[in-house]
Amino acid sequence: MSFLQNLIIDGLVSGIKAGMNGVIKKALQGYVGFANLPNQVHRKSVKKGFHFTVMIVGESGLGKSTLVNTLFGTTLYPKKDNVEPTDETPKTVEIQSLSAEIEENGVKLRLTVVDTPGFGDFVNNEESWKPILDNIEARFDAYLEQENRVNRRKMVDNRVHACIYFIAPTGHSLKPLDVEFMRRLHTKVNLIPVIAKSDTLTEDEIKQFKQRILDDIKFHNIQIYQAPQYEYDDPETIAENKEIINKIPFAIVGSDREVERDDGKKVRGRKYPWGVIEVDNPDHCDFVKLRQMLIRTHMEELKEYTSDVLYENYRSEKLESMGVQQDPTVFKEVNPLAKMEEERQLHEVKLQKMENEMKSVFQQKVAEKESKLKQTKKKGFSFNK
Ligand SMILES: Nc1nc2c(ncn2[C@@H]2O[C@H](COP(=O)(O)OP(=O)(O)O)[C@@H](O)[C@H]2O)c(=O)[nH]1
Ligand SMILES: [Mg+2]
Repeated sequence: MSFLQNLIIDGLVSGIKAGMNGVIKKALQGYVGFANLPNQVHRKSVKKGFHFTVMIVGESGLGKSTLVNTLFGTTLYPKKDNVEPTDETPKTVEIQSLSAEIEENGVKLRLTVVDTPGFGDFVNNEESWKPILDNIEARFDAYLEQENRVNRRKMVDNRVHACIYFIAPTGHSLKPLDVEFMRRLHTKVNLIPVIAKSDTLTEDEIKQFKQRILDDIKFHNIQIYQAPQYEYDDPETIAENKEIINKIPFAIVGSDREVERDDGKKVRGRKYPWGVIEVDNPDHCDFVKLRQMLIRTHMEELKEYTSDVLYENYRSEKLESMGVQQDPTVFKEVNPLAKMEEERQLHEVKLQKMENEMKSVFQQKVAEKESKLKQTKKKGFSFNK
């Protein structure tokens, strides 16, 4: 190819690139494939702002309210001593919903925490799970109702994306109340069991207790939240995920107060005659891992599983019970991985099409230029670069 032809081609290519608003340029130069999809999902959420709803359940005094404050570094709840004691003891489980907007590095997170004071507080706790189940289902219903509206553009997702269940630090095994709650709720919500006040147990006791809890959960066929592993993730992410998953049930210590360590440094933690337990030190408890899972590594997955599996199942059961026959080709259960793969393939087809179009435009332009060149030569003009 002559120097002149090269020049023309160069000019054409940059012209086409510029004309395409950089879209093609990016697509052709960078690898756009499966590995990028989770990031793209994430980016969408960053733009819209995150909205995440966590429910916390467990007997009174296990540190639920304290954990919420610890988790989000803000005092969502007024301190206990500021609250006027009332004579009225609630006769049922209360459901309290609190919201806060947290901003970190320009990313907004609207966090809603649903507390359930009163759970397990009664002489007869047989139906303690019922108001909680009702609340979760009412949120599904509210979503379903929005889906059926004509204008679906402003959907509000108030579904519960994760349920942190507090297990008392007895060191024995699950109580009947725990088993009953988890059995009733595991098909409706992502269950994340945690060991409350784990600073009251020794390291060995925690290890054994965790194993017993997991054995119990297995024995009762309870499905706790299973974080998916993407084999295309980078090794670091896979290792980090594994480490988090291996800590479940997380051994939690909560504190909304700062205490002074021996070296004078102030840390969030609890002080004992024998030392300080630091909330934010992963060697002291699993609080950091729980927070990482909820806010950093698994928020999207928890939301997706809630929407694609838990909610979908609820919806189809509900419609069926109402006598609505579903067309399985339309309402098939969505497998998030299959969905992503499908999206990826569609994306590749689109890219291929754009590339082909570009090629043909390019070839056409080259042919035009070549024929013009020939004509110019024929006419005997000389070409000064
Ligand atoms: N030892 C210990 N005490 C805690 C922990 N978290 C909370 N507490 C204390 O337990 C009491 C009850 O806590 P609270 O958060 O009100 O429990 P809730 O009833 O489940 O909301 C308070 O005195 C807290 O200071 C913890 O991780 N370890
Ligand atoms: Mg409380």
